[in-house]
Amino acid sequence: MALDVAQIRDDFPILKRTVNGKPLVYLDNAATSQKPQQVIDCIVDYYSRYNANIHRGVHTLSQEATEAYESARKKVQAHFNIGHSHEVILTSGTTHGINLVASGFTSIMKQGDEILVSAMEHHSNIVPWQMLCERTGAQMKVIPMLEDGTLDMEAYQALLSQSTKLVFVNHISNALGTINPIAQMIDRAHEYGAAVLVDGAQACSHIKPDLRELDVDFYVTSAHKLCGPTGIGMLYGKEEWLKRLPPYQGGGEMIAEVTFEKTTYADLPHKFEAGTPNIAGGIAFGAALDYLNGIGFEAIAEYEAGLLEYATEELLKIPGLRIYGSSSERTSVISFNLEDIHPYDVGTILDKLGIAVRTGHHCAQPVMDFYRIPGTVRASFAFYNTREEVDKLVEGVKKAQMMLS
Ligand code: C6P
Repeated sequence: MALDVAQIRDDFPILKRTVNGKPLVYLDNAATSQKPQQVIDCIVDYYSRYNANIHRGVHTLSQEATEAYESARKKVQAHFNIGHSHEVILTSGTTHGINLVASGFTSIMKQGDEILVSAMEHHSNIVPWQMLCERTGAQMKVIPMLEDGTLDMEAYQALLSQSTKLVFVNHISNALGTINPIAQMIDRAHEYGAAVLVDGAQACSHIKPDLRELDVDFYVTSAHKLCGPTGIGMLYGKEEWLKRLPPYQGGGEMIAEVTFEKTTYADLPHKFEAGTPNIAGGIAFGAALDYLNGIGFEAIAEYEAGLLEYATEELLKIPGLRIYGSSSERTSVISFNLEDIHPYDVGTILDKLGIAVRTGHHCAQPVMDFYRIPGTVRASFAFYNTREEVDKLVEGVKKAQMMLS
């Protein structure tokens, strides 16, 4: 089914604005997506009609807010095909989810245990595990990547052993757009009894993962990448893992009973949800999923694939332009450089033309080190971008090249 992009764009008020006197061309969707009016309205509605704390009050407002928040959790559960709603932990985002799991593994890991990290991870999926290794004496090994921006699956197989306790990998690389073969990676890790955490921060705006089918142990994502607000996301964990991990933070709502002698903890998911959560954010996360499902992920994927192909073809016509990452399994991200020109300078000129891209290492420094570059210009697409916007990007890059060479 073809997307009616003109109608979709009408849902996004920000796409009507100008930047530096030019119509905004927003191609920084991998950093965060824009928000449709439906999600904005949902936040306004919560604060204007039923703002109250949840799980705490007998009064009507609190009950309405609790119902809306818990109904959002159920939407997340249904969207990702998760067995139980208590396996959905609402976090502040991907970074929070990974830190929660890494912290929980402190009591499980021991000297001599190994954890495998892919070479193309975001810092969020590296640093918390390094901290875990420092705390426990476990050792981190890197699954190398190949020149085309794919993971070296033979090396992965060779790294797996009985000592491997955990594997963590992103579903889609934020720096290259590579879609990693996570189903295969999960199966192989499970043969060795290792658990797998998949970082879905970049994936969930483009594809709809079926977590039950994947049989993944942990999956994390951020709502702000999928048309929802910032400060909210989800951690999926298999029930047996979530029961085994200790609470991450102590505080209100995560307890069963507190005395000065001993505290007992609440059942899942509340054991991992200390303190007043981002209530409006949680409810709007649900609204964002409704919005995206209303459009349909198959239609989104098909449209975005066409946009990526067109943008790749057109950009590669520019002499001296190099794109990093050429996997056939790629989506919505083009990371590139112009010969001898610093990405920051290209980004600055594009901004003058109203075109928003990200420049730099994209919080994935090891990927930049692999290609021996300081960073790239990254154009990242969403289903509300158009071919005309791709044309503007290409013209802008040509202009930057002319001005900077
Ligand atoms: N990447 C980017 O411009 P948070 O900040 O917790 O919502 O997401 C962190 C994160 C983790 N993993 C991947 C693969 C990511 O892409 C991100 C966020 C943004 O690429 C902002 S740094």
